[in-house]
Amino acid sequence: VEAAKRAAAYAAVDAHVRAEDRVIGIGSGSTVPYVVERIVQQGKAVNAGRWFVPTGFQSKELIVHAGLQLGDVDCYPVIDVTIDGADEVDSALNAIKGGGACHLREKVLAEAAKVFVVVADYRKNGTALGQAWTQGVPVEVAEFAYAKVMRDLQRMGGKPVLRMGKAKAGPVVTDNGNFVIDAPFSAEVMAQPRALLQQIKLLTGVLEVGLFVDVVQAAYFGNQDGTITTKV
Ligand code: DER
Repeated sequence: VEAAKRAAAYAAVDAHVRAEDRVIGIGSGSTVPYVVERIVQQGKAVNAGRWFVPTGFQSKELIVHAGLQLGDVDCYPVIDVTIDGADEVDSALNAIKGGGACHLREKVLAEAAKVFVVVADYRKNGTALGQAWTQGVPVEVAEFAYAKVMRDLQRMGGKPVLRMGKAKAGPVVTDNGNFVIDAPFSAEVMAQPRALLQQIKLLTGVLEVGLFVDVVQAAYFGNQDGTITTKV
């Protein structure tokens, strides 16, 4: 799987990170380290003139440890290209993101970018959302509102679960200080990601929803045989 992630990341960087691109958004998860690895390989000279905007703490550490220049989204609100991972991508380039609980800042940088590309291994390459990624739609919610939003999601037919820490007692807390609820829905509901996104986003207390609709411009998947599948 790691080789597939690396192949997808390299293909995406080679195709979308041009010498003239100066502000680059770096996403979160276990695939984006290979994105940074490939960008570093483009050389110190070209990278000396670039700024790298992170989608969270992990992404910031990745940028800093790679010796790349950290830029913040306040100074660089217009991003040339953002490359990020994904939990699942359907045939229409809709994506579930938020497996790493970073989807609020990820969506900010995705929408701020002229080009937004996702990279993943073959497990994420789907036809309809919710088939490969069965944990549900990640929903970032204010702590104060989480119980109310859980009930709202149940009334919508979801089966919401508050995301609990593994090496931490209590719920996962995002880089923004909020909770995450994972809400699986029926295949029928997941087949309409735009409608579901709009309905969840309007619930009071919801900060962001891990459904990326009409924002992914290209997706690169590394396959088990070493080939790449691209969706545009
Ligand atoms: O949270 C996210 O959307 C991340 O991009 C992440 O879930 C991607 O997963 P990966 O670790 O398989 O790259």
